[in-house]
Amino acid sequence: MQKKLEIIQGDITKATVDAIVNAANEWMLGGGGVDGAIHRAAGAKLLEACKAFPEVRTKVRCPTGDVRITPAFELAAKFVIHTVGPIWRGGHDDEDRLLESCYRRSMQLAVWVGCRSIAFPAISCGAYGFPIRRAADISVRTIQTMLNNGAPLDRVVLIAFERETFQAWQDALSHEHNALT
Ligand code: AR6
Repeated sequence: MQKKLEIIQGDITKATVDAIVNAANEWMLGGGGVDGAIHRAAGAKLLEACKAFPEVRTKVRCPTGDVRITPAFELAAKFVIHTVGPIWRGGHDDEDRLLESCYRRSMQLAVWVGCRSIAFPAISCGAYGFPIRRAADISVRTIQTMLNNGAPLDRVVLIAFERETFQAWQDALSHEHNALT
């Protein structure tokens, strides 16, 4: 089970997996960070596909903690799963639960459309300010729980853009492993 979860350092737009996850915003019209990189690499059709989702409230196509899926167009992946992480507000605004929901629903949606592999960035850990070590623990625990419960995925890849993120995920994975042995 442990082998299915990989941690690597790199650029998620280059990932050769069935689905990559985008750390989007609720409006889903692109932005900076990994969102900007994914839109640039996937090409203009990605924005058109995002615009096709109806607004569930003013300027909200995807509520925080939820997911939407589009083709990946010019990327090597087949799909982009767009999720919206919580903005860090000190930890008293349901941020942990919402971040967990992003990872869980992204995996569920990937499985639903037949993906066998998925890659995640560190959702909420850039512009949205979520503390990286806390986010790393939540993401590793959520993914491992789903894999342990039989989610039919061959590979889940956590892609760290920075060294600090890579280290936080490595540490979270070894804590999780130690807790189970
Ligand atoms: N590959 C992998 N990870 C990356 C890449 C990349 N190419 N580029 C950046 N990261 P952020 P958020 C890392 O800010 O905090 C956007 O403007 C980055 O170093 O992209 O969820 C959206 O439109 C960090 O560790 O996402 C929203 O408005 C992580 O990805 C808002 O930012 C997430 O950083 C979302 O903020």
